[in-house]
Amino acid sequence: MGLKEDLIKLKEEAKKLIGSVKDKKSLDEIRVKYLGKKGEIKKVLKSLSKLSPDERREIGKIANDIKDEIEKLLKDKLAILKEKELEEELKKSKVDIHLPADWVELGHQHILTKTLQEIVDIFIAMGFSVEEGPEVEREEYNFDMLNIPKDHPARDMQDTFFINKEGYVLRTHTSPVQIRTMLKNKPPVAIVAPGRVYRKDMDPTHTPMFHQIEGLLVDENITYRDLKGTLQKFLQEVFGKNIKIRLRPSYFPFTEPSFEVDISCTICSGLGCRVCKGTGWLEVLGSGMVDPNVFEAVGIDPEKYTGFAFGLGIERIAMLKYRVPDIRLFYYGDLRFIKQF
Ligand code: 2NM
Repeated sequence: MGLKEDLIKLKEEAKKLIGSVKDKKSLDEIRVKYLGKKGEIKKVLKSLSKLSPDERREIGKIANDIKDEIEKLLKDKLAILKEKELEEELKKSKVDIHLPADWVELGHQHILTKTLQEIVDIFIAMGFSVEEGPEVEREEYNFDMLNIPKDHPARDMQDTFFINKEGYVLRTHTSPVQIRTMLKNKPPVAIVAPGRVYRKDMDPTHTPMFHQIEGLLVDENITYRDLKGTLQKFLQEVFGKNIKIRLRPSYFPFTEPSFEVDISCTICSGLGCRVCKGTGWLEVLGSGMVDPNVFEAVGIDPEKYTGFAFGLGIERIAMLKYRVPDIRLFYYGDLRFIKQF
């Protein structure tokens, strides 16, 4: 018989053995017998030297193919044996894997998370990007560079959480994120900065920690009309197409001019009711054109660029939109409250 026939016989033999083997150890013995250093295939390859170059090439190829086939058979069988082993192991184990698992109560997305996500999505659709920053913030970024003077009442111990690291505070708004962004990127800038902020306050509409989102848009030729159009579009997305908006003059150190933005009352559509205290309007956010002093502080030329900024409290928006009567309900962790939304 020729080498070719020998090889095919070897393969058939190996196949039969692998098929009938019952454990990993015997399987490994088969591997050694056929593919090992002194194995059957090696023996055939050694005898190749006696052949002509043509025959050597032909038989060599067949030998290699058969080696590959046997390797594959071994590998597949090993996987089957391992699976069987695991099954045996599980059968012996005291844990009954067929028992139903312990009941785990499902969680629920918090209404503040949902409100924030909705707001962020609206601004992303308008082309803004999202920036975040640290909650322990440099006093300089939280106050000084925002044109808030050293003697401003907001900087008082009564209002701000100072920490025992000189020059740092718990941020009282997310405006320092805008400062950081303007230091890092030159205009055009279009960002929103969501996150936690901290103020020493506690009553039915104020908690010492709450959530804010602020926005900033800076470019050449940005005017008050851009501010009003952007905020109108945004508020109609949140509260419905039918609401009206109104801007009232206000004051912030970091904007000039500054405006409070109201929406027509969502309860009485402007007729006057308890919620809007008879005015027909609800205050929802603060805004303004960025003060030139802020641009100077971050190295943006106020002669070339203008911009608008705004800030709003997520809790306040959620309270108005979902008629939540007390801000503290957001933080009790009571699932009867959380699962309503
Ligand atoms: C507000 C109201 C008005 C504001 C301003 C800036 C910055 F960094 F550009 F100067 N950031 N956020 C801003 C303006 C915030 O919140 C009620």
